Amino acid sequence: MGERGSGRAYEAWLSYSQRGGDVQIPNPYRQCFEHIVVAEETDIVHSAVEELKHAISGILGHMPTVTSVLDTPCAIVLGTTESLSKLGGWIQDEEAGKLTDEGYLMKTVETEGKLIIAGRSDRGVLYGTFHFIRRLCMNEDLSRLNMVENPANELRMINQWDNMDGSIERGYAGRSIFYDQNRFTADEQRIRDYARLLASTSINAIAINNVNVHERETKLITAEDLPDVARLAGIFRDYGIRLFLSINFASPIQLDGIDTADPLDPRVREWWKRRAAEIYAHIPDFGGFLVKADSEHRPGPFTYGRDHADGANMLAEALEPYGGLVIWRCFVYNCMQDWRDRSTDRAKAAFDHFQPLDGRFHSNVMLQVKNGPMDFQVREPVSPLFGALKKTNEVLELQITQEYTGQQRHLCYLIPQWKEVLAFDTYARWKGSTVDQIVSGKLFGRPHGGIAAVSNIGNDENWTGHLLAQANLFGFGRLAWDPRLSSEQITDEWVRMTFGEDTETRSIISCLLLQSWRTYEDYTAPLGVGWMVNPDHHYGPNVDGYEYSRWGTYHFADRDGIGVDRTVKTGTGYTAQYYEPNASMYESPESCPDELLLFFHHVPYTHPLKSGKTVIQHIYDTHFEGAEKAEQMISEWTKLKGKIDHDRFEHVLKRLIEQADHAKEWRDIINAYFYRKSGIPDRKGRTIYSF
Ligand code: GCV
Repeated sequence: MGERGSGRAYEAWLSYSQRGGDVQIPNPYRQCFEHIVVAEETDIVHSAVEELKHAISGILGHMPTVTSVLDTPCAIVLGTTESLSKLGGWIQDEEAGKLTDEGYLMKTVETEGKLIIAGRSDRGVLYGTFHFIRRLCMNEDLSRLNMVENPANELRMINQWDNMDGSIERGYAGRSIFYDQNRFTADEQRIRDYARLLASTSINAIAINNVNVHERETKLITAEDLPDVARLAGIFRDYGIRLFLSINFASPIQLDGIDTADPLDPRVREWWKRRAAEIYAHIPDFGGFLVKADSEHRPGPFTYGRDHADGANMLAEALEPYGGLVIWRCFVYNCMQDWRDRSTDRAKAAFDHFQPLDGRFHSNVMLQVKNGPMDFQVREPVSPLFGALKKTNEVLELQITQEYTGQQRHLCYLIPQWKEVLAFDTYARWKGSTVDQIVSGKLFGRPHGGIAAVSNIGNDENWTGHLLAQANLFGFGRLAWDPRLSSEQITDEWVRMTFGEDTETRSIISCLLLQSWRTYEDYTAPLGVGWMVNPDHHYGPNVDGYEYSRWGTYHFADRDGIGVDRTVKTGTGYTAQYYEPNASMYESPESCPDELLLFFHHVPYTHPLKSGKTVIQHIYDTHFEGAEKAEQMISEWTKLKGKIDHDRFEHVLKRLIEQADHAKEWRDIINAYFYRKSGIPDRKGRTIYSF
């Protein structure tokens, strides 16, 4: 496992050596930690064994021996179900039959003093080992281990938005760990450590470059770069992670001077087949392509009068002989559209483009859909594309990097938001047609399914800029494995793995995390209206900030009211993209949930919410309360002084102070704007600053 960063922040939730004092392993099971028995060793099993050794030596202070002698008394035994049932007779067919490809089981064989970790595949062994370590760190009872776990999602993927010059699009934690100055970085250990962190939460796929593929990254699929790409693929392979590349749809033109990238042109189709052959010659288990096309100035099939099924299927055909996937993004909209023209609505774009194509995509194409119809706002409805595609594989796309949620300078723990998305009932088939059932492929019996998310890491020592933002990365992986885990369970795991067992520390950090999304929402854009951030970099308040032109706003606020009318009756008609009863629920301001009211309706400032408050009073109240809560986070954190190490304490404190200051700025700018627009004073007579 080589040298690793030694700081606690770097070790993240795998900092075993800090846990020595607070992990208790009662006898007789303590003896099992003297020996690890390995039934058969593959590279991935090797990673599992190394991890277990590292954890045991960190926690218990001794290095276990590793042996292949199966009848070693008192030991932890690792292996696939096949080898363990054949060799040791410890696994019955019935038990093994419960596992899917990446699943694992754990059991205690009391009579022999053995703790068994068995996977259906070596990846299962790795996930089982990480889970075992997690249980160890959480002081769970090992005497009656008896569990079977299978992943809910086949694809559990991370998307890096890294550019080869070393920058990261929407990255808030330093520079790329993969690239610098248009070359691959030399620091393989850092990449290995990242692979390990990802695998510990069960991530099994990664796209290593930005979906906006510029000139330099276009070459990643050529002989010039493939040896380096293959090197990275090898590192990730050891941790069960398949490597993908984002590709430029216009590659045949840019790389080989072909005069077209038309997906139906035989020369172009042949070109992609040759590329695929070359890629697989370097990387036999290459995952496939991630594609952003016809969006935000990226090239795509529209240029040639073709649709997205034509584009995706061409690539799918090239990858199909090798088992590769095409992950095609549905974030397709006309960013130059004039928002004053109410007949167009960006929220409708993904559905309008892709729903009519349902059934036309090859079986190795997956459509990747952002959680909401817009763009990772603090609050959006769930995209109506979930459930609208019944004959197409879907992948849910989340954003771990906090582009619109405080950019890792603010604490905003996103697991509660993602839980709401996954639990949303689309009614696509029947009551209970939740997003998690759709993206796993279960609801419509699709061959592929999964969840992907945009990474929040960079080369900062602590990976994520804000130390507590590590929890979002950890939580994403855990949810992708099992969307039924509660926010509280995931939080508890992360906090204990990262900060140990002290009760007060656990309770304070958990509360801070669990309240932070709502707090961030309170002092930023109200009631689902979205944005109100500075254009371009997207940090800080700018109520009228509009991305692509001088004349739009996202909120349509005037002196009488605010919000976007997306109803069928008088607005853009977006509500019709949902199944009943959701369509009717959103169509009427009376039944529309308060938190999304301004996403769906333009209402007067005096409109009464279900809470009994008017819209304008809600805006004032939440902004005052949100800023206050941000302030209180500082005093809560301060209680931990002396309980956690100085560096991590001071780092978080500094970020929370910045957040509280910035929350006041948000409060004042938003409140002043709406006071001036509406002319309605705060009922509680608080000072609203004017600018
Ligand atoms: C990678 C938003 C972001 C862009 C991002 C895009 C996308 O528009 O601001 O930085 O580009 O989403 O998801 O493709």
